[in-house]
Amino acid sequence: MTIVRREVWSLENEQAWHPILHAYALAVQEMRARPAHDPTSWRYQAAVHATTDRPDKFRNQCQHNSWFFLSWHRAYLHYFELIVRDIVKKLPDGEVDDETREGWALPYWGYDRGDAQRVLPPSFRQPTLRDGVTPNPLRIAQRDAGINAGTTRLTVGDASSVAALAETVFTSPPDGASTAFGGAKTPPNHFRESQLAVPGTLEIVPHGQVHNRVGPFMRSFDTAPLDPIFWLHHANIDNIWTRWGGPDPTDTAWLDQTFDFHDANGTPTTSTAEEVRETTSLGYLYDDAGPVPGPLEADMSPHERDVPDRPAELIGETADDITLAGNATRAAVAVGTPSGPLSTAEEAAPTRVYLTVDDVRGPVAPSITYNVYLHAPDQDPTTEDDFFVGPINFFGVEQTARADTDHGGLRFAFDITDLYQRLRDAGRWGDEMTVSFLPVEAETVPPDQRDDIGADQAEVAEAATEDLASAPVDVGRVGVYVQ
Ligand SMILES: [Cu+2]
Repeated sequence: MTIVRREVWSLENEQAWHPILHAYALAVQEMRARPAHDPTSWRYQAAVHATTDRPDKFRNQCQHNSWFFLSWHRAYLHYFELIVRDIVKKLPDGEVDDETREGWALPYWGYDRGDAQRVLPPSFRQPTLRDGVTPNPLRIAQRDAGINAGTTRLTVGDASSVAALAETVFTSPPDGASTAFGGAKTPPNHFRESQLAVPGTLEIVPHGQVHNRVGPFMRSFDTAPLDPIFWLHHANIDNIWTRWGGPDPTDTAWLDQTFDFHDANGTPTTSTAEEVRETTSLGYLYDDAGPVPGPLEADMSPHERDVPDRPAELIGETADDITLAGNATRAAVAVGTPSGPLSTAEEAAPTRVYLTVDDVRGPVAPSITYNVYLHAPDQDPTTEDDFFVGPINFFGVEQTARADTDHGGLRFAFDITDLYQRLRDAGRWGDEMTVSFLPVEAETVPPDQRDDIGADQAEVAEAATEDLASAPVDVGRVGVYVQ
């Protein structure tokens, strides 16, 4: 039987406490009650992603900054879904109907589908279950206060899948610069074992942006899956992979990579990327929630240019560490001319140009993110979008800094070919460029669009969010590469 994963807001709009979400809440409650050593428990499932406590071949295994990001997380979600469905099947009559019992599927949070969908869904904000008494297992305090109250939401820039869907190749060489849909070609990569690995465009936005925006648990590798929305967020990332339509890797190194999990009975099981390549072989599909609108859509031209064979070459970089502490910050980038393969290539202009933000370190992830701009005129917000490079977020910054002290830190790469062309055409590309970072907070939901669900819940998170907002992080370098 093939089950159908449905968009969570379409469930919410059908009825409050839709049976699928009510059943999910009860299953989360059951998993939380299981002991941490039980592979089907809530705590064990989170440890599968990341933990410092007894890592083994099942625990502390999440794949990031790598072409295994999508395949590993697809398998992870699949086994989690089996565990939840097994619990749902055994829920008492009165709590669940037969249809939900047989066909329970993990919903996905389709935040890239419209303004309303960028709000955390009501079932994750309700203080109590539908009985009005039982505390709601889907609401946790470890989220940013506004997100948990429905008074703030993800920004368009957090939620958009347009840049990811515009990528034409799945993977890029581990050169620290070139971008792709699904991540750099690396060996299995948990944090930053592959020093020049960069996340795929999809892993940066919406993936990392949404992690950063939702709140403290979601911002850390060790705790993200303890937030019940984690699983719906990753189901949307998985859904975007199915919508991408580009060719997946055919390399045996990708297809044959094995991942270890447990099934609903707690029995060890092994999957390969090849086995998870089609969702139908795992027994699920996504509903057709229709086309994805987005104000960015019209502005994006697909990157249809080929990726040249020659390696990307670093031609520009900043001199010193840049500290981001909540304010707009600018730094000079000294740019030279290529001396490598491009200098002797027939065509004078690079086929692709990349900007990288490297070695981003900090003891804790700030709740704000930053948008990166190249050579934007000073303090002129009206033209900023013309110079937009991309967003950076801090999901996992604690763990990456901890993992390796020499080259710890997050690394981001953005394709800036179009921006480079525009700056050149305008006569503004030169040997002294400026990079700027502007802080971005969650978007305030207009009062007339609020539903007030959970808004009256005073929580400690509010004060904590304020403190964290501008927690300083250091950027080791900004680089400019041509290819
Ligand atoms: Cu994630």
